[in-house]
Parts: sequence; C-alpha cells; structure tokens
Amino acid sequence: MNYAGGDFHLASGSPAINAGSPTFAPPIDLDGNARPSGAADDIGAYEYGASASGQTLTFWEKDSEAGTTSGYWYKQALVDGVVVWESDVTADGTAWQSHSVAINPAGSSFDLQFRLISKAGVSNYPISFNVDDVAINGAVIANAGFESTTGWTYAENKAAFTGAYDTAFHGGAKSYKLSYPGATTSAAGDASTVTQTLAN
Ligand SMILES: [Ca+2]
Ligand SMILES: [Ca+2]
Repeated sequence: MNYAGGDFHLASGSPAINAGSPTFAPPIDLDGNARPSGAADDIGAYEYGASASGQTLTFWEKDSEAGTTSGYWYKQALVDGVVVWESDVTADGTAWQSHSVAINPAGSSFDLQFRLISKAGVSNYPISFNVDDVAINGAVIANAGFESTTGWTYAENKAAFTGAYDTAFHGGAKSYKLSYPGATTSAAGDASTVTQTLAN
C-alpha cells in the first residue's frame, strides 16, 4: 500500500493478504467489492484482488425492536443458504433502512432468502421484520417490489411464526413481514424464511 499517499489498497505480495479474521468481517470491502477474494479475508479495509464482477443485492427492511436486549433475534439475507447480510434487531432503530450487499451467486439460478432467526432461546420478545423493494442487478426477479406472492415461498421451523404481506410498506403497496409472538418460548435456531429462486 501507499501509506504516504493515503492509499491503503494492499500491494501484491503484502503479508496482509488472506491473513485477516472472518469474525465480524463485512461481506464487502470499502470499495463495495465482495470479500473474501482468495483463501481468506485480508487485513484492512480493502480486499486484494476483489472486483466488482459480482452482483449487488439491494433491499429495504425494518423491524419492530429498538431496545437493548441484544443477542436474541437477527435479521438475515441469504444467497444459496449462505448468510450475506445480518443485523441484530437491537442494532438499529425501527425505521425503514436500505442496504446494498455484494453477492456472487454461482450457476444459472440461485435462491434468495430473507430470514428472522433466534440465536438464543427467549420468550416475551415479540418481534417483526419487514422486507421491501428487493432488487438485484443482473438477475431476473419476478416481483422486485415484493408486492405479491409470485415466486416467494414461506417456511418456518416453529408454528408460532407468521409470514404474510403487510400493509406497512416502503414503496408500492405492501411489504413482506415475518413475525414471532412474545408469549412463546423460542430456542436457538428457530427461524422463519421467505425464499425465491432467481435466474442468474
Ligand atoms: Ca431494530
Ligand atoms: Ca412494497
């Protein structure tokens, strides 16, 4: 890297390449390129050898929790079963917010999934998660606005969950809402999802 010039992109042969820890590493670098590139994440803000050749998933989401009891419920986006974005429901407020995530799905089609998941068993923690205005550059998505059931499949591993279109929306008429009641005890791993298979 060029320290004097303020350019912190890694140089070829840098010992920082593939030497970073994946713990808490974001899925994109400061240029917005997907990481890791190569065997592991690099140390620093820029991933050596990363390119913008992948695709970008954009979506809006919100949840109903703004408290401080963290570590229980998480919102996630997954591509082919791999988490590409997640947020503790207490890490943000309750307003709509947008996200842009670099993804790099393989093959001619892939599954896009949004999940509400418990990472620790808890009760009396009512929570809901809305998703809206989903889009991916370069991929065909049947209902990018998330306005209808076309192509989307709902699944749950505990009957207490609900998943349905909601009148709360960011754009258009509706959004998709996954929710869990507060009076039911959850266990780590309890999840509900909505999934669509996309043409790459
Ligand atoms: Ca929140
Ligand atoms: Ca909408």
